[in-house]
Amino acid sequence: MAINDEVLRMPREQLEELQLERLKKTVVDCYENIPFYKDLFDEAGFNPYDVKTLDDIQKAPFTTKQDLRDNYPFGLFATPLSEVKEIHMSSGTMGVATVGGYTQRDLETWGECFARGIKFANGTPEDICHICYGYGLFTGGLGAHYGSIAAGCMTLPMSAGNTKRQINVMRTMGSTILCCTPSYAMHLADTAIEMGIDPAEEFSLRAGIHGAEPFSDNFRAELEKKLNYRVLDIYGLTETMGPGVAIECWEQDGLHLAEDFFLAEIIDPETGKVLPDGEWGELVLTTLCREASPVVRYRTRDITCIKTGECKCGRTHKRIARLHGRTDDMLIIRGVNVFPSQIENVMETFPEVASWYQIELDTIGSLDTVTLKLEVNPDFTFDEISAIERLQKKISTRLQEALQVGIKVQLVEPKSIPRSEGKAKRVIDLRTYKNMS
Ligand code: DLL
Repeated sequence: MAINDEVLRMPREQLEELQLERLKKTVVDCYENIPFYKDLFDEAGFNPYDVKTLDDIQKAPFTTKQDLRDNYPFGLFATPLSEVKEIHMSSGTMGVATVGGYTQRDLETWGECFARGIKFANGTPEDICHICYGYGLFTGGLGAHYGSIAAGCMTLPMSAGNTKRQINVMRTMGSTILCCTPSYAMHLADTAIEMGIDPAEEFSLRAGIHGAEPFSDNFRAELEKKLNYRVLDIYGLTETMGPGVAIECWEQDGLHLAEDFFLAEIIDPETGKVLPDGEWGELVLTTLCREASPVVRYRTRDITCIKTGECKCGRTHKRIARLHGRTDDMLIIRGVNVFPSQIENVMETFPEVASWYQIELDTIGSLDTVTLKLEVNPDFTFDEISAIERLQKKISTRLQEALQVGIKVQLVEPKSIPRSEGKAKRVIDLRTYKNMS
């Protein structure tokens, strides 16, 4: 299948006409086919037949993750189950999982969205696309797979894990595009180095399409250096499709939204008010072509902004800024709001420490405590107690200055923080475990 780059260069007026036509159909389809939406719209006094402009979406009520959970498993499907060809699910570690259904056309749309990322990486049928996002109910593996097939690449459906085999295949087959989480890409690079392989020299990678979790600019720079390729950030979520809702082009200056398939708004998470382009807030998405599991004004909880100005690549689809956190990521430490990305920003100013960290939340008596476990770089002499203590103190002071909250820093040896094959687990909340037991 040819990748439709023309639609990405459509004049805005024409694109917005296309969006409006699709939006009208989506809200009516939801109203007519999903009892949940009929009740929701009626209660909010929103008439789906009255949508005349794109801004009219602002009259519609929001949908939340809880609504999806309450309707588990198939309550929000708009088509008969016989038309649903595939199911994916969010991991559900924080509660009941949410379910997405795909018709044959939904799968094709998904493939096209991910294939755009391959196109952004200048991918062609000459490329070998190495996929180590997990296959299964998680959307990463199969989303990348459909994208690679749609882009006409040779596809290596490796799935996650078995890192040494991944490295051997990558080296011997000459994989050129790597699709996995950024933390797993780093783990692959580090493991190769440990095996005596220089990935920058011995791999043939040109591009990495990495997402599913936040990663900083420094982390990206380190990956690009170790693997000698270019990293493009890809965003998506199970509730609206999976990977491919927004992807960075070669310019690495924000992620182009697939605006022909999704209508995006940024809202103030407190008031629900829509914010203008350029202002940071919560991303809200409405699917425009989803047949089986459409969503209207879904609150993603992801924090970003719509970038102003045009992208150098000339594509007209709007871009969102790289995501560094979610509204529900926010830690409240003794009354102070802290995002893990703020801790990361401080950490990155210390060359002695690596990118691997974990934030451990606990309580002693009634007091919340936070310990930041940080790996030192392999060239840091870990056995010199006084040097360790000095550095711990220095980082802790810098965190106190930046965040106005006391965080205990515990330096740990290289490789001691568990590596994940999928999304890295950065926050360990021992308070939850205590409450559960
Ligand atoms: O993580 C879909 C995906 C797979 C995206 C592979 C990219 C690549 P979920 O498991 O439902 O779906 O998790 C969705 O992950 O709401 C964000 O909070 C986070 N997330 C996804 N992509 C990014 C990214 C997949 N590029 C949730 N940067 C979303 C930061 C991301 N966070």
